[in-house]
This record gives sequence, C-alpha cells and structure tokens, in this order.
Amino acid sequence: MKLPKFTSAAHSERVTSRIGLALAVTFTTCFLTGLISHLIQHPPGWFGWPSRPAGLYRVTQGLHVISGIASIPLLLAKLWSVFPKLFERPLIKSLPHALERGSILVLSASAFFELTTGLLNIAQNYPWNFYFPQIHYAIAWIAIGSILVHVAVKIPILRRALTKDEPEPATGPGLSRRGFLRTTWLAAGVSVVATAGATVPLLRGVSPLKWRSDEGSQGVPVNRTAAGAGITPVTPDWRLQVVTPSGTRGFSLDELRALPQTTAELPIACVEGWSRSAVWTGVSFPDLLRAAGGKPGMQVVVTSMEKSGIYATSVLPGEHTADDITLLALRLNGEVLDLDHGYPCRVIAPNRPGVLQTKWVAKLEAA
Ligand SMILES: Nc1nc2c(c(=O)[nH]1)N[C@H]1C(S)=C(S)[C@@H](COP(=O)(O)O)O[C@H]1N2
Ligand SMILES: [Mo]
Repeated sequence: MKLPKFTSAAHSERVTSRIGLALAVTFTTCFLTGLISHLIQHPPGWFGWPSRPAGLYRVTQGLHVISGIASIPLLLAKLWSVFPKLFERPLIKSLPHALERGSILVLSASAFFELTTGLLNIAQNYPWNFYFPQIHYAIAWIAIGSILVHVAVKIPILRRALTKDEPEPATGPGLSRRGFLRTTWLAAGVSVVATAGATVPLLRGVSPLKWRSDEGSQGVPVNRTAAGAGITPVTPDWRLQVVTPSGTRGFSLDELRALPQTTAELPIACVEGWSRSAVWTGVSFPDLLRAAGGKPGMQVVVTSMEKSGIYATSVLPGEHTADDITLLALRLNGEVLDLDHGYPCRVIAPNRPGVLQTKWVAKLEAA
C-alpha cells in the first residue's frame, strides 16, 4: 500500500525540535517533582525533607501536575510533527536504526502511559488505589531513561534545526510552521490555565476544569469523607493515646483543648495537585510531646481511627515534630473541625503531602 504524501509545514525538523525542547523541559520538571513526592512518601535512610518553607510541597506538587498537563498537547503535537516518519519504510534499516525506532516506541508508550494514568488519577481520585503510585513511579524511570537516549541520539538534528535559519516555505496546505507552533503553545497554555486553579489561588475563578477545590465543608475540599472511611463521631470517653519512651498517656478532648493552642495558616496540598490554604488551631507537636513525657524531634507514628486503607497511618519525621507549627489540629477556619476534616483531631504539618495529613487520629507513638 502506498501511503499518501504528507506535505504539511508542521513536518519539519525545526518544528519537531522546538516542541521536543519544550517537552524535555516539562517532562524533566514532572519527573523531578514526582521523584520528590515519592521520596517524601517513601523516604530512604539518606533522604530528609525539611518542614520549611511551609508551602514548598504545594509548589512542587502543583508543578508536577501542571507540567504533566502541559505535556499532553505538546506530546500530541510532537507526534503529529513526526507522524509521516513513524510509517517510514523499510521498517528497519540497520541495527542502530532498529534500536532508535525501538527507543521511540518505548518513549511514546511510557510517556503516554504516564500522562493518561496521571490525568485519570487527578480526575477520579485514585481509581487504582494502591497500585497507581508504584506503577506510575516505575514507568517514570522508563520514560525519563528513554527520553535521555532519544535526546542524545537527536543532538545533531537539534543543533542543525535550531541554529540554521531556514526560510518558511512559501506555500503549503494547512497551517504554516509558525502557525502550527503558535497553536501548540496556545493549546498547552489553555490546558494549564483551564486546570491550574486547583492549586493556584489567582486562577481559582478562571479554571473551568479544576478539580476538588470548591466542594467540602469549612472552605476546604474533602478528600475522603468520614462516611467513606467508616468513621462515626466519638463518644465522650474517647481518649487520644500518646505513647512515649516514658509511658502511655490518654488525653480527652477537653484535656487537648486545655493545652497551649497554636494557630497557623497551612495548606492541604494533595498529591493529586489540588491545594488549599486554611487557618488551623490545635496543639503543636512540641507542646504535645512535652506534655506526654516525650521530646520534640522524636519520630512519631500516627494511627487513625480509620480501620483500613493506605492513609490510616503515617510517620512524622523528627524535623516535623520539632516544628512549632506542626499541629494536632482541633479547629479549622475558626470552627471545631468538621467530622469530614478529621474530628476530633488530625495532623496538619508544614511542607507535607496531603496523604500524610492523617485525619481522625487515634494514637501517636513517639520514639
Ligand atoms: N485517615 C485518613 N486521613 C487522610 C485521608 C484518608 O483517606 N484517611 N486522606 C488524606 C488525603 S489524600 C488528603 S489530600 C487530606 C485531605 O484532607 P481534607 O479531606 O481535610 O481536605 O487528608 C489526608 N488524610
Ligand atoms: Mo490527597
């Protein structure tokens, strides 16, 4: 079968190289910010994440999702600009040629996989539950590895295409080269503006496709409701259990309210990319640890009343338990914490992913 000849101006090295460079920037940003998020959630021994600046994770995770969203139109435009090449015959000319084509296949498939799973994740709130982060993380290494190989192989073409100032062909069907590039930048920009309101306060009113930044009680979205987590309001004999090397202490809600209270404005920054700042009041971890016979700077294992699920426990590293604005929050935006936001008490720590801000805390173990 003879394929029709492509003559669109979009199919030029110059166009492909420009879009390729933009993709290299968005993908690298996405990879590095994703890596940071992964390391915070599964810290190896050598890794430490500071508790300040308080809003840093909000920025890195916002960038993760925004750079991923911008990559979608860029990837589509890049595939279109090389479209005829994908069907070039003969399929394989030589061993290096076979390797190059193979790497492009791996690159396109892994990039496509990362972007669709990421997008579905933010749109549907963890449809794959447990497996999503592991697979998304593993394939990210394949994507970034094949991108590095691809860029290395294409350096000569990149050089040629970006230094030589070839004139725009006089005529041709469809968009001109410049027009195709402009359309691509515009599509990427529109995608970002349409969604970034989920995390950028200034764009909140502008983004029609933002997710989870409006619904929820007390001015803050709810990730998982109390009903969804199987939580019922606690009875008056409820006690927060605090275990330290000097023993176990129970705190009633009144006793927690009687301890020194700290108020701080801190964001919930969900790994899905939405974030929202709020004013939280409660007992700071340094105060709580001292009251329970422990010391600020001890690592604390947090256990929720939630019986199952991957968010039922989290670990607060020493950097966080020594920080005066790491709170066991009792109040949100001036009101008693709503049951959906973690009543009677929840963790709110600065510079920390939303998944680790454990709600409905039952027990704290300091060591
Ligand atoms: N026990 C428990 N804590 C939890 C969760 C959960 O499902 N169960 N969800 C986490 C996630 S993913 C986020 S983003 C924040 C959201 O807090 P919010 O629902 O108060 O906005 O709570 C975190 N704490
Ligand atoms: Mo989250």
